[in-house]
This record gives sequence, structure tokens and C-alpha cells, in this order.
Amino acid sequence: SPRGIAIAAIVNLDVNGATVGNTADTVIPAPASQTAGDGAFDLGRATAIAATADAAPVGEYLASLLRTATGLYLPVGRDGNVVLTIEPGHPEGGYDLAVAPDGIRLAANDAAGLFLGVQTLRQLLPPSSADSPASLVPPEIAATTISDHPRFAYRGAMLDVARHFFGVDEVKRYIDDIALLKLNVLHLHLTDDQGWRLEIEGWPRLTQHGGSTQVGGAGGGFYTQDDFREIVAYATSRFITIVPEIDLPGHTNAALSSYPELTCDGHAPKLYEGIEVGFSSLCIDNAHTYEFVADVLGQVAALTPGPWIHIGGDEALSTPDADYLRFIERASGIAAATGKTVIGWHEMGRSPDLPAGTVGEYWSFTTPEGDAAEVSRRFVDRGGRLILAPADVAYLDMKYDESSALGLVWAKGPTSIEDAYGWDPAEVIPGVGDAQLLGVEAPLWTETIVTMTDIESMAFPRIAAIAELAWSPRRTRDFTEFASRLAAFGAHLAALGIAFHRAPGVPWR
Ligand code: TNX
Repeated sequence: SPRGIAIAAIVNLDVNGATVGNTADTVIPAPASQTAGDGAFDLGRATAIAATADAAPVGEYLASLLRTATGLYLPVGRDGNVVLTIEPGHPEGGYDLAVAPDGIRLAANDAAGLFLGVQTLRQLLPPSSADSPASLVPPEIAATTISDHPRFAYRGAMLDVARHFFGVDEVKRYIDDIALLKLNVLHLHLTDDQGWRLEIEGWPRLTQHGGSTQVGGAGGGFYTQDDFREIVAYATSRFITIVPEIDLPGHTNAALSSYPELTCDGHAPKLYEGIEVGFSSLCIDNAHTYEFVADVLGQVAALTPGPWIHIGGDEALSTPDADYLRFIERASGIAAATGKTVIGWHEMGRSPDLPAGTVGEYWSFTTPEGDAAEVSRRFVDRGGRLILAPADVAYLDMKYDESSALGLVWAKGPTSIEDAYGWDPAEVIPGVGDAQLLGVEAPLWTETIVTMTDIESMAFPRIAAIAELAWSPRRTRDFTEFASRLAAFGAHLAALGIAFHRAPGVPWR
């Protein structure tokens, strides 16, 4: 088979003194099909990127990556030997990439597909960045033919900006980090007990007061609507869809503290800086509550070009059951009236009445607990699909092992890289296979996560495992082989300055 042919050393000097990149055998997530060719393409001064108008933004993006990585200023125009083509006939969401000694051809149905192909091409180059040695000599790319497409349409990461706040630049950096792995969704958990992070017109105290603190106290912060638009625009430039989450009716202490009329007794609770869950609830039979929900969800939907709006619904432990069901019915209707497809954590499946097509996000374990499987299947029964984020394998905020300084352990203890890789989305919920799945997501809750380095070291490398489960065909699954590709990927992460955890069990270089 073409796989397993020479896993090339990541930076070799060939006889001409050029740096030779990885072979296709080192790409993460593993492509659907790949064949090694003969020879190599020399990236040098004679290289030019050819792109038609619709492909030009991806051409410019590739040129800017190569400028940083190699110091080469490649022109983007009508002619060239690196040809980006948009044409019909490729598998949904996929691309074809051919690297030969006389040129590179990348083709896809749309610019999003080309962007994904560029992420593969990056990993075929020697790991490099503006200040690394690979920039001193023009690199080569070993000849290869790749035909690739994703297993799932929704390949997500989630960042909790409520427990600890992360600014626009940090979110942009995470967007670039996850784009490397062909993830195409960033779910932002914008509100929780500890903070309200998005400006809502007409409700200024949500951010002025409710956004003023975070877990542990110091800091806090929020996005103005312009900040949020900037995040959305940046994500769009990376072909990543933002899914905004406003968590309702629990996880709302910051809102209740800002507007006492949202409580049942009219008393504003204090701001909260701890990490307990399940103690707050909007007042369910209160007209203000629905004015609030309609105003917030309306503005969030208007700010977000993507098709989805997430309304939480998890861990509403202090909302009586009957109230919860009444609230979810009403709030999901308000959310659907914005024109978006509603997403909710799997508890929302308990509601007898959800808008058609509502998507459930499953966060129980790889062996479902309690009624999690049953309530999750109800989304499917009502025409929706599921996103899987099983907490024992996909939660990036779990410790790697007992010695991890950061992270929690409630989801069946620590989660190693083997754990993150060692499951299959089609085997979690009986009766839910690929056809019922929208995709997979890796949430990063931030009770213990404070800095960008914390984010990256908890996410990487486990997010690479989740990305591979979301993208690659099942037949490519093999931990030993994955670990060897991960070692090559780690060299790229190091060159890019992405802090990653050198998890044991991987032959890091
Ligand atoms: C559970 S899973 C939560 C979050 C916490 C997380 C910590 C889910 C939908 N809710 O509120 O941040 O555990 O791991």
C-alpha cells in the first residue's frame, strides 16, 4: 500500500542542499487516499501561484504562508506552476492535490476546499517559520497524489470564553491553530455564571457588570459587537463558521446579577468567581425572561452569518423539570424564529417540542450514562442530527494524566492522547451512525485555563486526534501510525510556536 512507504525525516538536506518536506504519510488528519510519486517539486524563485478570481484569496493566503515559512515572495496571478482550480466534480468538502516535479495542482469545488488542500500542502513542506532554518534554503515537496474529503461536515472546536475571558487576538490565534487540522467550526461559549462576554444593545449591564470578572476574580472582559464581527470576519477568512452559544436557562448567574428582573425574587445575586455548576436559573414564568431571550438571540443571530445558534440547555439543575421543559420549548422557538438552526446540549432532547431539525450536542461518555443516549436519539427522531463531544475523550479540559498541572478529572479521570484517539463516533450511541451525525467537537472549558499557552497545551495534541476522527476514513485508524504522524506534526507546531504537550507514547522529535 502507498501508506507506510518511507516516513521521511522531517527536515532532510538532499544532494542539492534543498530541504525536503514530509511525505504524504505524515499528514494529519490522514487523507482519504494518497500515493507517493517520483521526484520532488522545488519551491524556488521560479515558483508562481496561478489562481482564477474565485481562488485568488486562497492563493494570497498560500503566498503569505510561504512568505513566512520560506522567505519567498511568490506572485499570485493568472499563470504559474502552482495551480489552484475551482471546478465541480470533487467529493463534498474535499480536494485533490497533485505534487509533481513540474508543478503542483490543487483543485476543489469551492474556495473552502482549496483552503483545506492548502492545509495539507503546509504539512508536506519542511516545518518552518520566519525564524527557523528551513527559511534559508528553498524547500522541496516530495511528489505525491492525494484525493481527500471529510467524513463529517461539522468538525468543531469549542472555546469557553466565559470562565476565563480570551481577547480577540487570542481567539484569532486559536482559529489559525484549528484551521491547521481542517476543523471548520469554532463554537464560542459566550455566557456562563462567571461572565457575560458579548455586548447586547439595550442591556448594557450584561457586559459592564456581568463581564467584569471571571473564575478566580482578576480580569474578565467582553467583546463589543464590533469585536465579535472582527472575530467572525477572521474566522470566515479561514473558512471557519462561528457557532455562538448563549447558555440558557442555567449557567446564567452573570445575567441574573446584572438584571435582577430576570430572577424570580427580584434580588440580584453576587457575581460568581468559583467553578461550581447548576445553581443559577432564569425565572421561567416571567415576561422579562422572554423579552431578554428574544433580544439577545435576535442580536446574536444578526451578528452571526453561520447557519447555527446554540442555546445551551445543559445542567439546569436548579430549574424544576416542568419549568425546564416549558422554557426550552419557548426559547428554542424564539431561537428558530431568527432563521438559524438551533443547537442545544443533549439535555434539550427531553423537551417534547423542539423546532424541526434541532441539533443535539452529546456530552455524556463514550458509554452513555443515564438517559443521555435516549434523549440524544430524540433529536434524530425529530429530523435533527447530533454532534458528538463525549466528555471522557473529547473534552480538552481534562488532565492528560495525574501529574497535569491544569485541567479537571470529573469525566472518568484524565484523558491521554490514546484515549482521545481510541473511540469511534459511530459506536457511541446505539442507533446513531454516520448518517445521524452532523459531526464531532472538542470543547475546551476554561475553569483552569488562563493563558494562550494553557489553551494550546491542553488542546494540542489531543485536538489532532479529534480532528482525525472527524475527517479521516475509519480504515486509517491505527494509534501507532497516528503517533508517528503526530511526531511530524509536532515539528510543525514547534516551528509555528504553538505550545503543545509532549504527551508520552508519541515519538516526538
Ligand atoms: C460540564 S459539559 C459543563 C461545563 C463545565 C465542564 C467542565 C457541559 C455541557 N457543561 O459547564 O465547564 O463540565 O469540564
